Amino acid sequence: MNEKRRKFLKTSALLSVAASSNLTTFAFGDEIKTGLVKDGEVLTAAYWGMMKATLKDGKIVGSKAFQTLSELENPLRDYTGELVYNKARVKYPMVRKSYLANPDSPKPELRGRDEWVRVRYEDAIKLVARELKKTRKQKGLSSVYAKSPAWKSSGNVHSSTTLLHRFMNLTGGFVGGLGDYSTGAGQVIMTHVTGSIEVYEQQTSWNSVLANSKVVVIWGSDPVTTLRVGYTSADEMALKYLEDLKKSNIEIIIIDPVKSETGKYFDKAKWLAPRPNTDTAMMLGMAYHLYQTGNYSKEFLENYTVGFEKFLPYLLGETDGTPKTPKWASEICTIDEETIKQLALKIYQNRTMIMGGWAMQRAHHGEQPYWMLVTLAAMLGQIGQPGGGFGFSYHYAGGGVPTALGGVIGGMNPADIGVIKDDKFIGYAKDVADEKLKKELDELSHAAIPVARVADMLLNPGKTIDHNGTRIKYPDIDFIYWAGGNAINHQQNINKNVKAWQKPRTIVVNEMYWTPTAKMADIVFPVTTPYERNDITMVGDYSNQYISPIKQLVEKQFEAKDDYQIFSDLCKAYADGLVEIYTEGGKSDLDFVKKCYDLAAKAVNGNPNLGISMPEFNEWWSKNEAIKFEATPESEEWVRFGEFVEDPILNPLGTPSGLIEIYSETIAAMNYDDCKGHAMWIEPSEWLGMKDKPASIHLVSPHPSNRLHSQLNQTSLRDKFSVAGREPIVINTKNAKALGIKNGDLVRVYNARGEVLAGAIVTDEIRQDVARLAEGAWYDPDANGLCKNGCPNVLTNDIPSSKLTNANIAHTALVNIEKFKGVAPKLSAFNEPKFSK
Ligand SMILES: Nc1nc2c(c(=O)[nH]1)N[C@H]1C(S)=C(S)[C@@H](COP(=O)(O)OP(=O)(O)OC[C@H]3O[C@@H](n4cnc5c(=O)[nH]c(N)nc54)[C@H](O)[C@@H]3O)O[C@H]1N2
Ligand SMILES: Nc1nc2c(c(=O)[nH]1)N[C@H]1C(S)=C(S)[C@@H](COP(=O)(O)OP(=O)(O)OC[C@H]3O[C@@H](n4cnc5c(=O)[nH]c(N)nc54)[C@H](O)[C@@H]3O)O[C@H]1N2
Ligand SMILES: [Mo]
Repeated sequence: MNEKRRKFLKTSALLSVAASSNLTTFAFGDEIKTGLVKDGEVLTAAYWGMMKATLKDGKIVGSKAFQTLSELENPLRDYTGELVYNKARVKYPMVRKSYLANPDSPKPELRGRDEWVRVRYEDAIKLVARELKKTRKQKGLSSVYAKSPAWKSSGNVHSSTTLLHRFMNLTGGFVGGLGDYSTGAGQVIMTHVTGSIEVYEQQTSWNSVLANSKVVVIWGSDPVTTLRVGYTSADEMALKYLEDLKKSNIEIIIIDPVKSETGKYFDKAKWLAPRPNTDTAMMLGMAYHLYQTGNYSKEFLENYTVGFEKFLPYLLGETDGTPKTPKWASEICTIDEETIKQLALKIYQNRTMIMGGWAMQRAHHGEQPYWMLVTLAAMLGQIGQPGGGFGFSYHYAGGGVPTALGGVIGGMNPADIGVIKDDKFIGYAKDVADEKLKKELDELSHAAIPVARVADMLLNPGKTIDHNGTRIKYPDIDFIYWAGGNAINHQQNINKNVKAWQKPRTIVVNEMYWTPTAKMADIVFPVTTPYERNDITMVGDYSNQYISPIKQLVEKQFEAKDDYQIFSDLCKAYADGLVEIYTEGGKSDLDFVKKCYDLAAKAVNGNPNLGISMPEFNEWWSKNEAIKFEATPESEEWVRFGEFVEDPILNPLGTPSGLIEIYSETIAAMNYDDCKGHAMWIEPSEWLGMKDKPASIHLVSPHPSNRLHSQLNQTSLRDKFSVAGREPIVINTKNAKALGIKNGDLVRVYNARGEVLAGAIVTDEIRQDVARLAEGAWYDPDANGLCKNGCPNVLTNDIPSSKLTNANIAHTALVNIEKFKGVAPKLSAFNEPKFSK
C-alpha cells in the first residue's frame, strides 16, 4: 500500500493528538449518532470517489458520483447497494469445523475444503483471544504475522489494518512487513538514486505540464484506468487533467505491450509495444544514441548527478563487450532501431515529461527500468524544469493535481507494544525492564519481511535472505490475522501460497465477503461495509482537496460488526485494562471521527493566514457536505526537483552524494549479483527473447479497469465485461488464429505453476505473443486446482525481483493458451462455502 503516505498520515495524526491531549469527551445529540436517513440522498465516499447514495424506505437504491468533472467514465461508483446486499457476504461468525473440534490439531490441510460452523460472536472472540495467547506463550512473540498489507476501505477511523496493528501491538507485537505490492522495487531503488521514494511523491503540477511540455511519454502506465481510485478517495481532478491533455497540442507517446484504456482514449497518440520487461534495453539503446550523437546535457550530468563516467563504459560495451546500441536494443525489445533513435532525439529536443507507471518495476529486476529511466532523464537535462523530467505517480491517486491548503485529517494510530502479565496489561514494553522480553522484542523488530516474501517465509522458517544491504531471518509463523486484504488472491503463485497457508496452526480473517482468503481461514468475523458505519476521509491523496464524511447509510447487516468493535472486544477478552487504552476510555467510532475533524479544524481555524474556516463538527456532520480547499498559486506552478535544480548545494537530495546517483556506491558495496552499481539490462527469469522458453506467451496482469483488485468482482459490474462467464483475457489476433481461438471462446491458460479458465477477447490492440489477464478475479479452484474464474496469480511467479528489493514480479510470466474443450465447469467463486448442519 501507500506506505509512505500512510506513515505520513499516522505521524501527523500522532503529532496532532499530542498537541491536544486534553480533548477527551464529547457529547452528541442522538440524531447524529443514530439518525439514519430513510428517504433521500446521503454523501459518502470510497476509494473510487465521493458518492451520493439514494435511500428509499431505509434501503440503498442507487449511488452515483458526487460530481463528474471529466468525460472519462468511472462506473465503480454505481454499485454501493450491491456491495451491501450481496450474496457473498459473511453473515455470522464462522469457525472451520476441524478447527473448532480441536484447535490444537486443526487439520490445516483441510483449509478451503472443510465445512464451516456458525458460532456465537462471544464464543468466537473468546476462542481467538485464547488461541492467540496460547500461540505467543508456546511459540513466542515472533510467531504472529499480522502485516495485512492491503486495500481495506477508505476512512481514517475504520482502517482495519491500523486497527489490527493497534490490537496486536497492545497485546505484545507482531511480525510486520516491509514495502508493498505496488512499488516494492521502485520505492527502494529510488531511495538510493534520488534520495526519496518518488512513487508516492507529489509530481510536477499538471498545469506546468500542460503549459510547458511539448511531448508526454506515458511509459508502462494506464492512468485512464488507475486514476479511478485513490488511497484516500479519488478526486475528479486527475481525470479532468487527462482530458485536458487529450485536447492539448502536446504530442503523446505510449509505450506499453497492450493498447490499454489509456491507449484507446488517446487515439491520436503513437503506440509503441515493446516485449514486456525489456524497457531497460530500449532505454539503453536511446541513451547510447544520444551519447553517440552528442545530444545530451553534459551540464546536467556534471552539476546534478554522480557516476555517469562509471555507467558509460557499460553503455559503450567496454565492460562486457556489448555496446548498447539501438540495434542491440531493438533485438531485445523489438521496437525498430530507427524508432528508438527518433524517440531519443525527440525527447531530447523537446520539453518532455516522462510519466512512468509501476508495472515495469513489478517484474524480475524491476529496479533496472526505474534506474535507467532516471539515468535517461538526467541525460535529457530537463529534470526540475517546468513540464520536463520524469514522474512515477501521475497515474496514481491524482499525482500532479496541485495541493490545496487546508485541513488534513489524521487517523487511528497503531499504538506501542504493550506487555501482558497474568492476563493484565502492565504497561508498554519500552518501560518494562525484563531481559527475556527485551530479547524477544529485539527478535521481533528484526523480523519484518518484504511483503511479497510471505509465502516463502511461511514455508521456510529460519531461512535468511538478503534485503537492501541487510540480512533478514524468517520467523516461524504459527498464527496469522488478516483484516482488510485478499491475501490468497493478491500473492503471486497461488498454489505455493495455498501450501504456505497450511503451515500455521491458526488463521483469522475479518471480512465482509467470502473471498478466497476468508474461505482459507479457520475463524472468520463478519465485518460491516463502510456504508454501515461512520467515518471521515481526505479526498485526493496529493491534492487534499476535500474532507468528506463517509456516512452510515443503513443498519449493520446480519451479525456484521465494525473491525473497531471486534478488536475492542478482543482486547476485553485478552487482558484487563486493555480495552480502555484501545478505545481511549470508551470512545465510539463517531467520537473518533469528531476527534479527527476537530484536530483539523483547530489547525485551520487557528491560522488566520489561511483565510478559511471549518464549521463546528455537529453542524458540518448534519449538513451532508464535504469541505473544499483551494489549491495555492504556488502549488499550481510547482515543479518536482525545481528547488534542487535551482540550488543543489542548498537543496541537496537525500542520497549520500546529495545528487542523482547514476552510480551508487552504496548498492555496489552490497555486492549483489542481481543489482549492481548502475542500471543495466539483466534478462528476466521468463521473457519472450529467452532461450528454451518454458511457454510461448508473455502474460501481463495489470490492474483492472472495472474493479479495485478483487473488490467489486462480486457485483453485476462483472456481467458487463466478463467473457464466457469468466475474466476476459486479451489475446493477439495472430496468436488466436494459430491457436484456433475465436473471440468469446473459453480458453485454458496454463504453465508449470497452474492453470486457469478465461474468456478470449481477440484483438490487434495487444502485441503479438502477449496476453493480458487483469489481476483480481476471485480465485476459484476446482478439485484439481484449476481456477474457474481466471485469477492470474495462479500463473505468476513469486521469486523476488532482486536481493536489493525482494518485490513481487507479477508481470514476469510465460504461459500457454489453448481452446478449452469439454464441459465448462460452473463458477463457485461467489458462493458461500459448505456449512455444517
Ligand atoms: N498478478 C498481479 N497480482 C497483483 C498485482 C498485479 O499487478 N498483478 N498488484 C498487487 C498490488 S499493487 C496490490 S495493492 C495488491 C492488492 O491486494 P488487496 O489489497 O489484498 O486487494 P483487494 O481486492 O482490494 O482486497 C481488499 C479486501 O479487503 C476487504 N475489506 C474492505 N474493507 C474492509 C474493512 O473495512 N475491513 C475488513 N476487515 N476488510 C475489508 C475487501 O472485501 C477485500 O476482500 O494486489 C497485488 N497483486
Ligand atoms: N481502476 C483501478 N485503479 C487502480 C487499481 C485497481 O485495481 N483498479 N489499483 C491501484 C493500485 S493498488 C496500484 S498499485 C496502481 C497500479 O498502477 P500500475 O502498476 O501503473 O498499473 P498496471 O495496471 O499494473 O500497469 C500499467 C500498464 O503497464 C503495462 N505493462 C505491463 N508490463 C509492462 C512492461 O514490461 N513494460 C511496459 N512498458 N508496460 C508494461 C500494462 O499493460 C498496463 O497497461 O493502480 C491503482 N489504481
Ligand atoms: Mo497496489
